[in-house]
Amino acid sequence: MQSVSEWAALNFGNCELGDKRRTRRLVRLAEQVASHPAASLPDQTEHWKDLKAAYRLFDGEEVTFQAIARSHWELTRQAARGRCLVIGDTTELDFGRLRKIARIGETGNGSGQGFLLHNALLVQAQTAAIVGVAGQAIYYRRKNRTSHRRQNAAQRLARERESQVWNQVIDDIGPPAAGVEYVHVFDRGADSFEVYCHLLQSRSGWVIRAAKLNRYVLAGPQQRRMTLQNYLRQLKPLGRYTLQLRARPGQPARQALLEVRVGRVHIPRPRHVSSEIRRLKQQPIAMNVVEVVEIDPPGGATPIHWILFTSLPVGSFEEAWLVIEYYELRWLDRGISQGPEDRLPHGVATASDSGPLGSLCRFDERGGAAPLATQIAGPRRSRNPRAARRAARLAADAQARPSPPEPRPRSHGGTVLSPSGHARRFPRPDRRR
Ligand SMILES: [Mn+2]
Repeated sequence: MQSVSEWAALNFGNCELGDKRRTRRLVRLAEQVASHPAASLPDQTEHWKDLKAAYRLFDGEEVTFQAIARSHWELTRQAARGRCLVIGDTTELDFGRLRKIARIGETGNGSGQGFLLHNALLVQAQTAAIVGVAGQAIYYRRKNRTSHRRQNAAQRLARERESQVWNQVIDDIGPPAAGVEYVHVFDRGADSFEVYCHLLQSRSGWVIRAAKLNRYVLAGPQQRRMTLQNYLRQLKPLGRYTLQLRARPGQPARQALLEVRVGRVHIPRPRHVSSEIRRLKQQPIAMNVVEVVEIDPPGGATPIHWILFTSLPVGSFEEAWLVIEYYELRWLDRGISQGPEDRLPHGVATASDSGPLGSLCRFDERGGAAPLATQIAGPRRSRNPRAARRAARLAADAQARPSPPEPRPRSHGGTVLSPSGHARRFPRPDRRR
């Protein structure tokens, strides 16, 4: 087993920060942070001298996010063996709205400020063991975005878009080394032709949840163009299983009978694509579809309905099952994404079996069915689906549990910028003099 100092030296000892002393300080700081990951910076550094050195380090022109993290990303990719899942998702780092921070973006429904951090977590497919973070990107959401509403498709494609972080991180991770297979696992945010193009360019596979039922697909021997919704009626049932769903706010516990259906489609190039994608002259992209449908849901219950696009084979129930299981491993990524909506429901960490049975347990304990089902089956999404979903869930939670709400987890970044602890714990240097 690797010690914390070995880990810090391995991951940060080669960072190029313009001065050897900076790299040494970074390694020391990484060790301190990793020893107490949940603590604030003043608690992590313990001594005033170390805290001051940390802030001096952050101030360095060359000490950028990339410069610090890149070496870990590269080590992670080098450690990949066999089939690996690259679980990608974006999380918001919210610093509240009271602090004055230069050049920061907006978060949530526009009421907070911070930035979006896109993470790609590398996980061994067979064991679900975490290898590390394979790539990351930061995106600052522009304040005052109302002007975007008046843009047409071409204008939208020409400007910088939030959805491009998916492509950016896919490109950054690049194709796998010999003997390694990457399967990127993404939520609905990534279901776009551009993302599939970038995945093909990186010779990588995927499991991506379908975003829209009204998207066009080409299906059948004649490659007929139809909506995904219409195509789903033609899918071939592979098997059924029952799933014990725990009670959730507004819905009692129930046993759900689920049917797994599979099919194959081509996703055509949409009319409006960026110039970069147009130059690729990409033909329609072939992929498999896995659909999980609840049979005879009780009245009043939101039926389970998951639709996944994948490059993996789905010829048998076991193969289709593996695709569902890969998608469900997304919760691993949420350990590093700490937004309130990303928080793990209770019981997840305890289920450790792999294979279909273990996965059933995880489904069950996590109660992950509801968000999946409501997102796809819901009518039109609001302008800010994330915020609406969060508000709905918080409201439902508050109704179900009269107990005091959990405190909002403070992001680590917020702590760095707000060293409120040190004034209490350490005398200010100017007072000492
Ligand atoms: Mn997401």
